[in-house]
Amino acid sequence: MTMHAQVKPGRISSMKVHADEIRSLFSHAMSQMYRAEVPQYGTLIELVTEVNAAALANDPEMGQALRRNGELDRLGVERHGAIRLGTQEELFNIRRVFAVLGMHPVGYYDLSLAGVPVHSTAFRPVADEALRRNPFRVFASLLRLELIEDKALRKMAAGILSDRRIFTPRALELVDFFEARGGLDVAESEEFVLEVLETFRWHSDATVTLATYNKLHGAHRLIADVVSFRGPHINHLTPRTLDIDAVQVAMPKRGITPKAVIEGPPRRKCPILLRQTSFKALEERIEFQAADGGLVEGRHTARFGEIEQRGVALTVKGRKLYDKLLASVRRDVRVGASGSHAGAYESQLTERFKEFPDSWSALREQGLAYFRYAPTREGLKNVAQERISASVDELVARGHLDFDPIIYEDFLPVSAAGIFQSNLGADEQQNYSERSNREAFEQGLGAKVANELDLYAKAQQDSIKDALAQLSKAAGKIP
Ligand code: OOG
Ligand code: NI
Repeated sequence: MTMHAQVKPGRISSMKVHADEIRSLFSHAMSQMYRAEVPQYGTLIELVTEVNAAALANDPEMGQALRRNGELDRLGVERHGAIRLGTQEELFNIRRVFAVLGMHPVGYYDLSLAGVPVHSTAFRPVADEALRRNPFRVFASLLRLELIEDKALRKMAAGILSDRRIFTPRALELVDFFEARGGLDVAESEEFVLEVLETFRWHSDATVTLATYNKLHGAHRLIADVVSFRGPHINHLTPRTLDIDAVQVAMPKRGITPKAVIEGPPRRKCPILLRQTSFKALEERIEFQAADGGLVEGRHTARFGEIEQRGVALTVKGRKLYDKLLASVRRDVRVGASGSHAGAYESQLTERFKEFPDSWSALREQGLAYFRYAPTREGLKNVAQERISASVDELVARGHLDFDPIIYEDFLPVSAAGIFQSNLGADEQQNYSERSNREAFEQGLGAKVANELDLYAKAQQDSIKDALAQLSKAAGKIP
Protein backbone atom coordinates (compact mmCIF):
# COMPACT_ATOMS: atom_id res chain seq x y z
CA MET A 1 0.00 0.00 0.00
CA THR A 2 1.27 3.45 -0.79
CA MET A 3 0.15 6.86 0.35
CA HIS A 4 -1.85 8.11 -2.62
CA ALA A 5 -1.56 11.68 -1.50
CA GLN A 6 1.57 13.10 -0.05
CA VAL A 7 1.74 15.26 3.01
CA LYS A 8 1.05 18.82 1.99
CA PRO A 9 3.94 20.97 3.15
CA GLY A 10 2.95 23.83 5.35
CA ARG A 11 -0.35 22.25 6.35
CA ILE A 12 1.03 20.34 9.28
CA SER A 13 4.49 19.65 10.62
CA SER A 14 6.43 18.01 7.82
CA MET A 15 6.75 14.58 9.40
CA LYS A 16 3.15 14.02 10.27
CA VAL A 17 0.40 12.72 8.03
CA HIS A 18 -2.90 14.56 8.20
CA ALA A 19 -5.69 12.53 9.83
CA ASP A 20 -7.80 13.02 6.68
CA GLU A 21 -5.15 11.21 4.67
CA ILE A 22 -4.96 8.30 7.07
CA ARG A 23 -8.77 8.06 7.04
CA SER A 24 -8.78 7.91 3.23
CA LEU A 25 -6.20 5.16 3.28
CA PHE A 26 -8.19 3.30 5.89
CA SER A 27 -11.57 3.61 4.19
CA HIS A 28 -10.03 2.47 0.92
CA ALA A 29 -8.40 -0.51 2.61
CA MET A 30 -11.66 -1.45 4.35
CA SER A 31 -13.54 -1.28 1.07
CA GLN A 32 -10.97 -3.51 -0.63
CA MET A 33 -11.10 -6.00 2.22
CA TYR A 34 -14.90 -6.10 2.28
CA ARG A 35 -15.12 -6.44 -1.48
CA ALA A 36 -12.82 -9.46 -1.31
CA GLU A 37 -14.73 -10.97 1.63
CA VAL A 38 -18.27 -10.24 0.36
CA PRO A 39 -18.39 -10.31 -3.46
CA GLN A 40 -22.01 -9.03 -3.49
CA TYR A 41 -20.71 -5.76 -2.07
CA GLY A 42 -18.52 -5.37 -5.15
CA THR A 43 -21.58 -5.93 -7.36
CA LEU A 44 -23.45 -3.31 -5.35
CA ILE A 45 -20.64 -0.78 -5.82
CA GLU A 46 -20.71 -1.33 -9.58
CA LEU A 47 -24.46 -0.82 -9.64
CA VAL A 48 -24.26 2.35 -7.54
CA THR A 49 -21.52 3.78 -9.75
CA GLU A 50 -23.68 3.26 -12.84
CA VAL A 51 -26.80 4.71 -11.24
CA ASN A 52 -24.90 7.76 -9.97
CA ALA A 53 -23.46 8.44 -13.42
CA ALA A 54 -26.94 8.20 -14.96
CA ALA A 55 -28.43 10.47 -12.29
CA LEU A 56 -25.77 13.11 -12.93
CA ALA A 57 -26.28 12.89 -16.69
CA ASN A 58 -30.05 13.33 -16.29
CA ASP A 59 -29.83 16.24 -13.92
CA PRO A 60 -26.94 18.64 -14.65
CA GLU A 61 -28.24 21.02 -12.00
CA MET A 62 -27.77 18.38 -9.34
CA GLY A 63 -24.20 17.92 -10.52
CA GLN A 64 -23.54 21.64 -10.24
CA ALA A 65 -25.01 21.83 -6.76
CA LEU A 66 -22.87 18.88 -5.67
CA ARG A 67 -19.80 20.55 -7.09
CA ARG A 68 -20.55 23.88 -5.39
CA ASN A 69 -20.94 22.05 -2.12
CA GLY A 70 -17.71 20.09 -2.56
CA GLU A 71 -19.61 16.79 -2.64
CA LEU A 72 -18.92 15.66 -6.16
CA ASP A 73 -15.33 14.68 -5.47
CA ARG A 74 -16.22 12.70 -2.39
CA LEU A 75 -19.08 10.80 -4.04
CA GLY A 76 -16.98 7.88 -5.26
CA VAL A 77 -15.27 7.35 -1.90
CA GLU A 78 -18.26 8.06 0.27
CA ARG A 79 -19.36 5.25 2.51
CA HIS A 80 -20.13 4.22 6.04
CA GLY A 81 -19.69 0.96 7.88
CA ALA A 82 -20.86 -0.58 11.13
CA ILE A 83 -19.39 -2.61 13.97
CA ARG A 84 -20.71 -4.02 17.24
CA LEU A 85 -18.54 -3.98 20.33
CA GLY A 86 -18.71 -6.09 23.47
CA THR A 87 -17.24 -4.09 26.33
CA GLN A 88 -16.73 -0.56 27.57
CA GLU A 89 -12.99 -1.02 27.26
CA GLU A 90 -13.36 -1.91 23.59
CA LEU A 91 -15.45 1.21 23.10
CA PHE A 92 -12.84 3.31 24.90
CA ASN A 93 -10.03 2.06 22.69
CA ILE A 94 -12.01 2.26 19.49
CA ARG A 95 -12.52 5.96 20.21
CA ARG A 96 -8.75 6.37 20.49
CA VAL A 97 -8.21 4.43 17.26
CA PHE A 98 -10.75 6.47 15.33
CA ALA A 99 -9.26 9.71 16.64
CA VAL A 100 -6.08 8.86 14.70
CA LEU A 101 -8.30 8.70 11.60
CA GLY A 102 -9.91 12.06 12.38
CA MET A 103 -13.23 10.42 13.34
CA HIS A 104 -15.02 11.52 16.49
CA PRO A 105 -18.17 10.32 18.26
CA VAL A 106 -21.27 12.23 17.16
CA GLY A 107 -24.79 11.44 18.36
CA TYR A 108 -26.22 8.88 20.79
CA TYR A 109 -28.62 6.27 19.44
CA ASP A 110 -30.64 4.07 21.75
CA LEU A 111 -31.65 0.95 19.87
CA SER A 112 -33.11 -0.85 22.90
CA LEU A 113 -36.31 1.08 22.20
CA ALA A 114 -36.53 -0.94 19.01
CA GLY A 115 -35.77 -4.27 20.64
CA VAL A 116 -32.05 -4.39 19.85
CA PRO A 117 -29.88 -4.61 23.00
CA VAL A 118 -27.30 -1.99 21.99
CA HIS A 119 -26.66 1.71 22.12
CA SER A 120 -24.53 3.44 19.56
CA THR A 121 -22.70 6.45 18.25
CA ALA A 122 -21.25 7.39 14.87
CA PHE A 123 -17.54 8.07 14.56
CA ARG A 124 -17.09 10.59 11.79
CA PRO A 125 -15.12 13.62 10.66
CA VAL A 126 -16.57 16.80 12.08
CA ALA A 127 -15.01 19.80 10.30
CA ASP A 128 -16.48 20.81 6.93
CA GLU A 129 -13.11 20.51 5.26
CA ALA A 130 -12.54 17.03 6.70
CA LEU A 131 -16.01 15.90 5.58
CA ARG A 132 -15.29 17.19 2.11
CA ARG A 133 -12.02 15.29 1.90
CA ASN A 134 -13.47 11.98 3.00
CA PRO A 135 -16.68 11.58 4.99
CA PHE A 136 -16.10 7.95 6.06
CA ARG A 137 -18.18 7.13 9.14
CA VAL A 138 -18.53 4.08 11.35
CA PHE A 139 -21.76 3.34 13.21
CA ALA A 140 -20.45 1.70 16.39
CA SER A 141 -22.76 -0.16 18.75
CA LEU A 142 -22.04 -1.39 22.24
CA LEU A 143 -23.78 -4.50 23.47
CA ARG A 144 -25.84 -3.92 26.61
CA LEU A 145 -25.41 -7.14 28.53
CA GLU A 146 -27.41 -5.65 31.40
CA LEU A 147 -30.48 -6.10 29.23
CA ILE A 148 -30.09 -9.91 29.25
CA GLU A 149 -32.40 -11.29 31.90
CA ASP A 150 -30.69 -14.64 32.36
CA LYS A 151 -28.02 -13.85 34.97
CA ALA A 152 -25.91 -16.94 34.33
CA LEU A 153 -25.85 -16.25 30.61
CA ARG A 154 -24.96 -12.61 31.22
CA LYS A 155 -22.06 -13.68 33.40
CA MET A 156 -20.84 -16.20 30.88
CA ALA A 157 -20.99 -13.65 28.04
CA ALA A 158 -19.13 -11.06 30.12
CA GLY A 159 -16.46 -13.65 30.94
CA ILE A 160 -15.90 -14.56 27.30
CA LEU A 161 -15.71 -10.92 26.28
CA SER A 162 -13.26 -10.01 29.02
CA ASP A 163 -10.83 -12.59 27.65
CA ARG A 164 -10.61 -11.27 24.12
CA ARG A 165 -8.30 -8.59 22.73
CA ILE A 166 -9.69 -6.98 19.62
CA PHE A 167 -6.70 -4.75 18.87
CA THR A 168 -3.22 -5.87 17.93
CA PRO A 169 -0.58 -4.74 20.47
CA ARG A 170 1.11 -2.74 17.71
CA ALA A 171 -2.11 -0.88 16.86
CA LEU A 172 -2.43 0.24 20.47
CA GLU A 173 1.24 1.17 20.58
CA LEU A 174 0.79 3.39 17.53
CA VAL A 175 -2.23 5.00 19.18
CA ASP A 176 0.01 5.77 22.16
CA PHE A 177 2.57 7.39 19.83
CA PHE A 178 -0.17 9.39 18.18
CA GLU A 179 -1.45 10.67 21.49
CA ALA A 180 2.00 11.46 22.81
CA ARG A 181 3.31 13.21 19.70
CA GLY A 182 0.09 14.48 18.10
CA GLY A 183 0.54 12.57 14.86
CA LEU A 184 2.05 9.67 12.93
CA ASP A 185 4.60 9.79 10.14
CA VAL A 186 4.06 8.16 6.75
CA ALA A 187 5.46 4.73 7.60
CA GLU A 188 3.59 4.63 10.92
CA SER A 189 0.36 5.68 9.24
CA GLU A 190 0.59 2.91 6.69
CA GLU A 191 1.41 0.40 9.38
CA PHE A 192 -1.42 1.68 11.54
CA VAL A 193 -3.99 1.14 8.79
CA LEU A 194 -2.83 -2.44 8.27
CA GLU A 195 -2.85 -3.17 12.01
CA VAL A 196 -6.29 -1.67 12.56
CA LEU A 197 -7.72 -3.57 9.60
CA GLU A 198 -7.15 -6.72 11.67
CA THR A 199 -9.74 -5.58 14.20
CA PHE A 200 -12.47 -5.45 11.55
CA ARG A 201 -11.61 -8.65 9.74
CA TRP A 202 -14.04 -11.53 9.46
CA HIS A 203 -13.17 -14.75 11.30
CA SER A 204 -14.81 -17.92 10.07
CA ASP A 205 -13.80 -19.68 13.29
CA ALA A 206 -15.72 -18.92 16.48
CA THR A 207 -14.08 -18.72 19.89
CA VAL A 208 -16.94 -20.63 21.52
CA THR A 209 -18.59 -24.02 21.21
CA LEU A 210 -21.69 -24.49 19.12
CA ALA A 211 -23.66 -25.09 22.32
CA THR A 212 -22.53 -21.76 23.78
CA TYR A 213 -23.28 -20.02 20.50
CA ASN A 214 -26.78 -21.47 20.50
CA LYS A 215 -27.39 -20.31 24.07
CA LEU A 216 -26.27 -16.79 23.25
CA HIS A 217 -28.32 -16.90 20.07
CA GLY A 218 -31.33 -17.92 22.10
CA ALA A 219 -31.07 -14.74 24.17
CA HIS A 220 -30.63 -12.56 21.07
CA ARG A 221 -28.98 -13.19 17.75
CA LEU A 222 -26.98 -10.02 18.15
CA ILE A 223 -25.47 -11.24 21.41
CA ALA A 224 -24.19 -14.34 19.61
CA ASP A 225 -22.74 -12.14 16.88
CA VAL A 226 -20.79 -10.01 19.32
CA VAL A 227 -19.69 -12.60 21.87
CA SER A 228 -18.75 -15.61 19.72
CA PHE A 229 -15.94 -14.10 17.69
CA ARG A 230 -12.45 -12.71 18.15
CA GLY A 231 -13.37 -9.24 17.07
CA PRO A 232 -15.99 -6.78 15.80
CA HIS A 233 -16.05 -7.75 12.11
CA ILE A 234 -17.27 -4.96 9.89
CA ASN A 235 -20.84 -6.05 9.16
CA HIS A 236 -21.60 -3.80 6.20
CA LEU A 237 -20.28 -0.97 4.09
CA THR A 238 -22.58 1.54 2.50
CA PRO A 239 -21.89 3.63 -0.59
CA ARG A 240 -23.89 6.81 -1.24
CA THR A 241 -26.22 6.79 -4.21
CA LEU A 242 -27.90 9.71 -5.95
CA ASP A 243 -30.97 7.60 -6.76
CA ILE A 244 -31.79 4.98 -4.16
CA ASP A 245 -35.07 3.99 -5.82
CA ALA A 246 -33.25 3.11 -9.03
CA VAL A 247 -30.73 0.98 -7.12
CA GLN A 248 -33.50 -0.74 -5.11
CA VAL A 249 -35.28 -1.71 -8.34
CA ALA A 250 -32.09 -2.82 -10.10
CA MET A 251 -30.71 -4.95 -7.23
CA PRO A 252 -32.69 -8.14 -7.99
CA LYS A 253 -31.56 -7.97 -11.63
CA ARG A 254 -28.00 -8.35 -10.33
CA GLY A 255 -28.90 -11.24 -8.08
CA ILE A 256 -29.13 -9.14 -4.90
CA THR A 257 -32.26 -9.28 -2.72
CA PRO A 258 -33.06 -5.93 -1.08
CA LYS A 259 -35.06 -5.49 2.11
CA ALA A 260 -38.77 -4.84 1.60
CA VAL A 261 -38.88 -1.07 2.05
CA ILE A 262 -36.50 1.85 1.96
CA GLU A 263 -36.04 3.32 5.44
CA GLY A 264 -36.45 7.02 6.09
CA PRO A 265 -38.41 9.70 4.24
CA PRO A 266 -40.11 9.09 0.87
CA ARG A 267 -38.66 10.10 -2.49
CA ARG A 268 -38.86 13.88 -2.87
CA LYS A 269 -37.71 16.66 -5.18
CA CYS A 270 -35.61 18.00 -2.31
CA PRO A 271 -34.16 15.05 -0.39
CA ILE A 272 -34.14 15.33 3.40
CA LEU A 273 -32.08 13.42 5.99
CA LEU A 274 -31.25 9.92 4.93
CA ARG A 275 -32.87 7.10 2.97
CA GLN A 276 -31.37 3.63 3.34
CA THR A 277 -31.90 0.12 2.15
CA SER A 278 -29.85 -3.03 2.55
CA PHE A 279 -29.57 -6.54 1.21
CA LYS A 280 -30.12 -9.40 3.60
CA ALA A 281 -27.20 -10.78 5.55
CA LEU A 282 -25.56 -13.81 4.01
CA GLU A 283 -25.48 -17.18 5.75
CA GLU A 284 -21.85 -18.15 6.26
CA ARG A 285 -20.09 -21.30 7.41
CA ILE A 286 -18.42 -21.12 10.79
CA GLU A 287 -16.17 -23.55 12.59
CA PHE A 288 -17.02 -23.85 16.26
CA GLN A 289 -14.93 -25.38 19.01
CA ALA A 290 -16.01 -28.91 19.82
CA ALA A 291 -16.02 -30.30 23.36
CA ASP A 292 -13.35 -32.85 22.40
CA GLY A 293 -10.97 -30.14 21.22
CA GLY A 294 -11.81 -30.56 17.55
CA LEU A 295 -14.00 -28.41 15.33
CA VAL A 296 -17.64 -28.61 14.36
CA GLU A 297 -19.34 -26.76 11.54
CA GLY A 298 -22.24 -24.36 11.99
CA ARG A 299 -23.68 -21.24 10.40
CA HIS A 300 -23.96 -17.56 11.18
CA THR A 301 -25.45 -14.56 9.43
CA ALA A 302 -23.96 -11.15 10.05
CA ARG A 303 -22.67 -9.49 6.93
CA PHE A 304 -24.68 -7.53 4.43
CA GLY A 305 -24.55 -4.54 2.12
CA GLU A 306 -26.40 -1.27 2.28
CA ILE A 307 -26.90 1.88 0.22
CA GLU A 308 -27.85 5.34 1.31
CA GLN A 309 -29.06 8.57 -0.23
CA ARG A 310 -28.38 11.66 1.80
CA GLY A 311 -30.38 14.85 1.85
CA VAL A 312 -30.48 18.08 3.79
CA ALA A 313 -29.96 18.17 7.57
CA LEU A 314 -33.10 19.20 9.43
CA THR A 315 -33.41 21.66 12.28
CA VAL A 316 -35.13 20.66 15.52
CA LYS A 317 -38.38 21.93 14.02
CA GLY A 318 -37.87 19.98 10.80
CA ARG A 319 -36.90 16.84 12.67
CA LYS A 320 -40.03 17.05 14.84
CA LEU A 321 -42.19 17.19 11.75
CA TYR A 322 -40.27 14.29 10.21
CA ASP A 323 -40.62 12.16 13.35
CA LYS A 324 -44.33 12.92 13.61
CA LEU A 325 -45.11 12.02 10.01
CA LEU A 326 -43.01 8.87 10.07
CA ALA A 327 -44.56 7.71 13.34
CA SER A 328 -48.05 8.19 11.96
CA VAL A 329 -47.29 5.93 9.00
CA ARG A 330 -45.59 3.30 11.14
CA ARG A 331 -48.49 3.27 13.56
CA ASP A 332 -51.00 2.57 10.81
CA VAL A 333 -49.10 0.32 8.43
CA ARG A 334 -46.93 -2.51 9.70
CA VAL A 335 -44.67 -4.07 7.11
CA GLY A 336 -44.23 -7.80 7.72
CA ALA A 337 -40.81 -9.42 7.67
CA SER A 338 -41.77 -11.10 4.40
CA GLY A 339 -42.57 -7.73 2.85
CA SER A 340 -46.37 -7.76 3.29
CA HIS A 341 -47.92 -4.25 3.19
CA ALA A 342 -44.75 -2.78 1.66
CA GLY A 343 -46.82 -1.12 -1.07
CA ALA A 344 -49.28 0.39 1.41
CA TYR A 345 -46.40 1.63 3.53
CA GLU A 346 -44.77 3.40 0.60
CA SER A 347 -47.95 5.04 -0.63
CA GLN A 348 -48.88 6.21 2.88
CA LEU A 349 -45.38 7.57 3.39
CA THR A 350 -45.62 9.60 0.19
CA GLU A 351 -49.14 10.73 1.04
CA ARG A 352 -48.42 11.93 4.57
CA PHE A 353 -45.13 13.59 3.73
CA LYS A 354 -47.03 15.97 1.44
CA GLU A 355 -47.25 18.00 4.61
CA PHE A 356 -43.45 18.44 4.51
CA PRO A 357 -42.57 21.38 2.19
CA ASP A 358 -40.66 20.21 -0.85
CA SER A 359 -38.77 23.21 -2.16
CA TRP A 360 -35.45 24.51 -0.92
CA SER A 361 -36.96 27.97 -0.49
CA ALA A 362 -39.83 26.75 1.65
CA LEU A 363 -37.55 24.53 3.74
CA ARG A 364 -35.31 27.51 4.34
CA GLU A 365 -37.99 30.12 4.93
CA GLN A 366 -39.82 27.92 7.42
CA GLY A 367 -36.65 27.08 9.31
CA LEU A 368 -36.98 23.34 8.68
CA ALA A 369 -33.50 22.67 7.31
CA TYR A 370 -29.91 23.90 7.42
CA PHE A 371 -28.22 25.68 4.53
CA ARG A 372 -24.79 26.90 3.57
CA TYR A 373 -24.83 30.46 2.27
CA ALA A 374 -22.54 32.07 -0.28
CA PRO A 375 -22.51 35.46 -2.01
CA THR A 376 -23.74 35.40 -5.59
CA ARG A 377 -21.63 36.88 -8.39
CA GLU A 378 -24.31 39.54 -8.78
CA GLY A 379 -24.18 40.22 -5.09
CA LEU A 380 -20.43 40.74 -5.11
CA LYS A 381 -20.76 43.12 -8.06
CA ASN A 382 -23.72 45.16 -6.96
CA VAL A 383 -23.89 45.07 -3.24
CA ALA A 384 -23.66 48.39 -1.47
CA GLN A 385 -22.32 48.71 2.03
CA GLU A 386 -25.59 49.84 3.58
CA ARG A 387 -27.28 46.74 2.25
CA ILE A 388 -25.09 44.35 4.18
CA SER A 389 -26.75 45.18 7.41
CA ALA A 390 -29.93 43.74 5.89
CA SER A 391 -31.11 40.39 7.19
CA VAL A 392 -30.04 37.16 5.55
CA ASP A 393 -33.58 36.76 4.22
CA GLU A 394 -33.46 40.15 2.57
CA LEU A 395 -30.05 39.49 1.05
CA VAL A 396 -31.40 36.23 -0.36
CA ALA A 397 -34.50 38.00 -1.67
CA ARG A 398 -32.32 40.60 -3.42
CA GLY A 399 -30.25 37.87 -4.99
CA HIS A 400 -27.08 38.78 -3.10
CA LEU A 401 -26.88 35.52 -1.23
CA ASP A 402 -27.41 32.02 -2.50
CA PHE A 403 -27.87 28.89 -0.41
CA ASP A 404 -27.25 25.18 -0.74
CA PRO A 405 -28.48 22.39 1.52
CA ILE A 406 -26.13 21.16 4.24
CA ILE A 407 -25.96 17.40 3.92
CA TYR A 408 -27.09 15.23 6.83
CA GLU A 409 -23.98 13.31 7.93
CA ASP A 410 -25.56 11.24 10.71
CA PHE A 411 -27.95 8.36 11.22
CA LEU A 412 -31.60 7.83 12.18
CA PRO A 413 -32.50 5.54 15.08
CA VAL A 414 -35.75 4.23 13.56
CA SER A 415 -34.00 3.50 10.28
CA ALA A 416 -31.02 1.91 12.01
CA ALA A 417 -33.43 -0.34 13.92
CA GLY A 418 -35.03 -1.31 10.61
CA ILE A 419 -31.63 -2.18 9.14
CA PHE A 420 -30.72 -4.22 12.23
CA GLN A 421 -34.09 -6.00 12.19
CA SER A 422 -34.02 -6.93 8.53
CA ASN A 423 -30.69 -8.59 9.17
CA LEU A 424 -31.59 -10.35 12.39
CA GLY A 425 -34.60 -12.29 11.17
CA ALA A 426 -38.29 -11.92 11.91
CA ASP A 427 -38.19 -13.67 15.26
CA GLU A 428 -36.13 -11.00 16.97
CA GLN A 429 -38.73 -8.76 18.58
CA GLN A 430 -37.94 -8.12 22.19
CA ASN A 431 -39.05 -5.61 24.73
CA TYR A 432 -36.42 -4.28 27.04
CA SER A 433 -37.58 -2.61 30.19
CA GLU A 434 -34.40 -0.64 30.75
CA ARG A 435 -34.14 2.50 28.72
CA SER A 436 -31.51 4.67 27.24
CA ASN A 437 -28.34 5.12 29.23
CA ARG A 438 -26.27 7.77 27.59
CA GLU A 439 -24.19 8.38 30.69
CA ALA A 440 -23.03 4.78 30.87
CA PHE A 441 -22.19 4.92 27.19
CA GLU A 442 -20.15 8.09 27.54
CA GLN A 443 -18.45 6.71 30.60
CA GLY A 444 -17.28 3.70 28.62
CA LEU A 445 -16.33 5.86 25.69
CA GLY A 446 -14.30 8.12 27.94
CA ALA A 447 -15.72 11.21 26.22
CA LYS A 448 -18.96 13.00 25.50
CA VAL A 449 -20.64 12.44 22.17
CA ALA A 450 -21.10 15.64 20.16
CA ASN A 451 -24.60 16.89 19.44
CA GLU A 452 -25.11 16.67 15.69
CA LEU A 453 -27.58 19.57 15.59
CA ASP A 454 -24.99 21.91 17.10
CA LEU A 455 -22.62 20.99 14.29
CA TYR A 456 -25.11 21.80 11.52
CA ALA A 457 -26.13 25.05 13.19
CA LYS A 458 -22.49 26.06 13.41
CA ALA A 459 -21.78 25.16 9.77
CA GLN A 460 -24.72 27.35 8.72
CA GLN A 461 -23.65 30.18 11.00
CA ASP A 462 -20.04 30.05 9.81
CA SER A 463 -21.15 30.19 6.18
CA ILE A 464 -23.28 33.27 6.89
CA LYS A 465 -20.40 35.00 8.62
CA ASP A 466 -18.08 34.22 5.78
CA ALA A 467 -20.58 35.27 3.10
CA LEU A 468 -21.26 38.60 4.82
CA ALA A 469 -17.55 39.24 5.16
CA GLN A 470 -17.10 38.65 1.43
CA LEU A 471 -19.97 41.01 0.60
CA SER A 472 -18.54 43.66 2.90
CA LYS A 473 -15.17 43.36 1.29
CA ALA A 474 -16.74 43.64 -2.15
CA ALA A 475 -18.62 46.75 -1.05
CA GLY A 476 -15.29 48.37 -0.36
CA LYS A 477 -14.93 48.05 3.37
CA ILE A 478 -13.22 45.41 5.40
CA PRO A 479 -15.64 44.32 8.15
C1 OOG B 1 -25.88 -1.25 12.39
C2 OOG B 1 -27.18 -0.91 11.74
C3 OOG B 1 -27.36 0.60 11.63
C4 OOG B 1 -27.38 2.27 9.73
O1 OOG B 1 -26.91 2.61 8.64
O2 OOG B 1 -28.38 2.83 10.22
C5 OOG B 1 -26.70 1.18 10.44
C6 OOG B 1 -25.63 -2.72 12.57
O3 OOG B 1 -26.36 -3.55 12.00
O4 OOG B 1 -24.67 -3.04 13.28
O5 OOG B 1 -25.67 0.85 10.00
NI1 NI C 1 -25.56 1.25 7.90
